Amino acid sequence: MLFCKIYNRLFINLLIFTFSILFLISCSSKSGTQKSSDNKKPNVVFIMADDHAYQAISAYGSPLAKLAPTPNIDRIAQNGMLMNAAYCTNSICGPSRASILTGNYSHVNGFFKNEGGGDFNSDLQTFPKIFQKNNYQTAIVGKWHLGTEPKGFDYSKVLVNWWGQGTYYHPQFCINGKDTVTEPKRHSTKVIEDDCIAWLNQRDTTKPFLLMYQFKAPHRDWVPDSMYKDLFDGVEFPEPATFNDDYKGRLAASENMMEIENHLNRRDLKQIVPDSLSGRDSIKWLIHGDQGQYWSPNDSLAGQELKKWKYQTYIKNYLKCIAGVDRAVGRLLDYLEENNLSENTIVVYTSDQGFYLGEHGWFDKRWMYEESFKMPFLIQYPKMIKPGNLSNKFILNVDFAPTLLDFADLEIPKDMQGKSFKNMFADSNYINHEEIYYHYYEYPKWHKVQPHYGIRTSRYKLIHYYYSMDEWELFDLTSDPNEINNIFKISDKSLIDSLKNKLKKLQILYNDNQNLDKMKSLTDTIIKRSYRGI
Ligand code: SGN
Ligand code: CA
Repeated sequence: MLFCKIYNRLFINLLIFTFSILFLISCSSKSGTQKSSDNKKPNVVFIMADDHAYQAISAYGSPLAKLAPTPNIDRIAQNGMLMNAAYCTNSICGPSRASILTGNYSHVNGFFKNEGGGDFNSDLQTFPKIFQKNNYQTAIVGKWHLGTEPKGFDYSKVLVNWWGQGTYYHPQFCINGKDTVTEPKRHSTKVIEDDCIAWLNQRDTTKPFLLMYQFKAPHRDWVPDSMYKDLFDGVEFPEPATFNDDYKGRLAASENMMEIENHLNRRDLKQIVPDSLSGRDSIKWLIHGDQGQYWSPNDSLAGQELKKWKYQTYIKNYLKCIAGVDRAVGRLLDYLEENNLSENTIVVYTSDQGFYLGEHGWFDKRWMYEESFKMPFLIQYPKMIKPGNLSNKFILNVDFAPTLLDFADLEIPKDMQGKSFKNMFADSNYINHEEIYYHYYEYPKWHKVQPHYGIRTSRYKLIHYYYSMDEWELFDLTSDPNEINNIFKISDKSLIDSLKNKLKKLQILYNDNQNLDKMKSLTDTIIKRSYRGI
């Protein structure tokens, strides 16, 4: 009996001991997993469209986007933050991309222009190179448009035809700087989408990754996937408030060649070449309109009605291109969720610059006016960014590189001019820039936009057009958010002096305090771009 009691006690003690040990083991293995996942480097998916205006993203709340919502791109803001004051430093494709990669302004990385701007110096330090050196798997798929072969990527598949712009159908891609392939069937957005998912599927899952997922869409000449042929049938998109801008008091703007009414060509608006024309003649027929030549699709359409028709045709094709991008973004987000990657992956959605969707009567970009200066920027990273956030604080495209390096806990090189905005996610009062500096160089091709530099503060914007004119513009963005009334000539001298002073300080800070002749020579220097299409 006594033996039994002792035996029972021993048995119970043994059980308690065994369970305690098992409990401790399970706790320690749990905290072990926790620790290792805390220490795990984040993955980065950097999604960039080409010429995607923030006005065409429903999360930004514009009237257009209500009729053409972007539910998947919006998901990124719902899961993280919508940055409502992201700006580029030179509103044009290659230069903005070069600034994003290097974290430096155009005058520092040497890539000022697309047209006659030569190739990007591939020896420069870029953030993908730093990720790659630090054990990240790196890939870029889609639009590159910098001439030279992409460096810093384990895998690259970039568009090379149409002078590096790529085409929507039959796009040509160069793979790893070697093989050039032509896609026979799929729309470029679909090819890029499928390729990114394929790359994610074959990656080494023991390593973190950086994927640059870069669409051609919705760049000119706005050819949507045929699956969206009927989207927006019967829809009439509202014209923006400045659709009939007369450019009064803004000499540079009055000389532009990017008006919906006067500079969209037949190809842009999907006119069918007459059977009697072929070869060069058909191309000539299609680009008719570029230089301001008058054309109409039929004899009865003229004047304001013609302008309205051009706008509806343009905007519908543009937004159909975006429908494809939105679908591709949704597939990527689903992939991350299904593969348990969302929590530890930073997803960014942006565009190389903004774009005009009829504001000031325009298409295209380049100006320091809001629609082309401001970029969409949405970011999710559940580990560090609370869902459903909004920021109205300035960030610049040169800040993207240092911020992503900062998130990955990699050292930010001292010679990057951009500043990490990681602190903004923890502290909503954190200010990365009190005011921001801009400089654009390409002239006259395309669209005849005078080279200019300027400063934007939270209230004012001061711009100097210096190339073949000496004109200043000043806008009070509080009373004139559409930038119609140039108040430079009627403003107090003290206001102008204080803004010019701040502008000079930024030029000194960024080492762009050169004389105007030197600036003009950058516009005049023509260097050919290499081209690898077949
Ligand atoms: C092409 C377009 C222009 C556009 C530039 C730059 N013309 O040349 O309208 O401004 O690209 O765009 S097109 O008839 O060839 O489409 S960028 O995005 O590369 O900067
Ligand atoms: Ca672009």
